[in-house]
Amino acid sequence: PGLDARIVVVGCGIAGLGAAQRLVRRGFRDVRVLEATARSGGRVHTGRLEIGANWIHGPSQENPVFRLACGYNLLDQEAMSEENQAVDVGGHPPFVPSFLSSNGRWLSADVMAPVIQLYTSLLDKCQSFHTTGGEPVESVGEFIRRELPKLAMQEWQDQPAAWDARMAFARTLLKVECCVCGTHSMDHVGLGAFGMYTTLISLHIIPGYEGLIDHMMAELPKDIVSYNRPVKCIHWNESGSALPVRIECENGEMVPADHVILTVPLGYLKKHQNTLLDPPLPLGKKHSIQRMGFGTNNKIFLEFEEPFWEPDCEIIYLVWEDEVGLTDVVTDIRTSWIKKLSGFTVLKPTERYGHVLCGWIAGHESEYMETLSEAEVLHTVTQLIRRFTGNPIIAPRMLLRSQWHSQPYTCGSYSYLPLPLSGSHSKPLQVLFAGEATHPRFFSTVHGALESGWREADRLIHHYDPSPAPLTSRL
Ligand code: 6YU
Repeated sequence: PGLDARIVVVGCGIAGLGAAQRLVRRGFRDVRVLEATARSGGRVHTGRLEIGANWIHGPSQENPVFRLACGYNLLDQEAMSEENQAVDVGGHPPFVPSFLSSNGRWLSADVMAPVIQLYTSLLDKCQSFHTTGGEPVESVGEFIRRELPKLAMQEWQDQPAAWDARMAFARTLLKVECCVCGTHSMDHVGLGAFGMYTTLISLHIIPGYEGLIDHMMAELPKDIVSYNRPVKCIHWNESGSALPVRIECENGEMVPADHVILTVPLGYLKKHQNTLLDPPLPLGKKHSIQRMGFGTNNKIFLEFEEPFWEPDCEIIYLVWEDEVGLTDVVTDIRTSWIKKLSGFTVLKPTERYGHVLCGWIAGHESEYMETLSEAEVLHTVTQLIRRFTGNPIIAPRMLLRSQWHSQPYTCGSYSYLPLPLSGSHSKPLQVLFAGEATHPRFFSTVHGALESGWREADRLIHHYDPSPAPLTSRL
């Protein structure tokens, strides 16, 4: 059929949009996007605040999201400056930190800074296992729990008084890492796989991330996207019908196609893979999907009348001084979920946002938090702030939280790799997989999702015009 091939894209997040945009630009005339919800953007969602993605990881020409955002004039001068593009932050924001203790006091940055140094050096080591060969069976969590106290004994032996607070802070850093990786525990992230994620230099906030989506939508033909159109089942390898794929929607509509590009989140795919595809995927591919990790990281925004932090502070770490050891055993999630809240980033500039903190919480505790009412979350968070600041009357005046795990078409936040993946699988061109989780190096990011959509569009373009070579996929 060439440029008349019928192509259906399932999902209108950045991966789906990227694929559709690429195909339309190459002249494909019959492209349709089916989106389950009432909006485009998926995990890029700007409400009053950014509910989903907020950073460009790697604002430089290497990053396609940066290139698009520049093209659409979404970035300020600072983001586009060469200095900003050259800051190597190892994927973690260059935050000015403060440290609040569960004993109601600020901890000294001089005392806590060596923990960050030591911890960062261990994380760098974790990254290197991927390239040094072999397949260590240990997890990142186990490695850090074993190595950190050993190194700390050597380096901090002359300051025994700081030991407990420092170890408590190391535990906080593991909770932060759970947020970065989108996992319940760093024990679920394999050492050999950790370095597969490729960090691009620097980090920058796009004000109004959804602007990117709006601009991409504006470039697509009108009515190409059908909203509120959840796909129930993709019947492929159909014989006896004119087209090999039939897409069955929840509302009963049947959409015939030559190809379908499936961009649903990995969490959704894990949950529905037995019914979403008919015939089901080959066993090897099903196993790969089950083995890939997909977890929850949520934001809890709090607005205050007045800041209780210093003007230059960019992140407030919460240090539970009563927690000893680096293990993360939850006794009773109903009473202790709040202990997983690793800290707050300070939204800047204040003139734009007011005095707003963004709390970060990952894992099962984060999923439990989603089940509570907003009033219950507000109550618990207020108690926490009072305890940590030592101020018995302080209270946030607004709370807003994300609930990514309970979104039926997302089922979590983003992917991580728990185990080294087995080899590639044959891929009939009827069903193609895109989405952040399918990117071999940039999974869990917006640019990874975008590139994955482009990759699958290129695969079809190549199919009909074999001159440009397609990229490789992780699924
Ligand atoms: C980034 C960042 N960021 C914070 C939070 C979240 C994420 N990410 P989509 O889900 O967008 O689209 C799929 C569509 O499919 C969707 O619209 C569905 O409704 C639809 N659908 C589903 N089922 C369907 C059906 N049956 N029928 C029809 N339609 C259906 N990324 O670059 N910067 O700051 C953050 C952050 C709270 C939740 C993020 C960030 C991740 C991105 O948001 C995400 O990857 C992409 O938007 C996904 O796009 P998509 O199109 O694939 O899916 C080990 C190690 C790991 C190291 N990792 C370090 C990286 C750190 C990442 N950190 C992120 C942090 C933040 C703050």
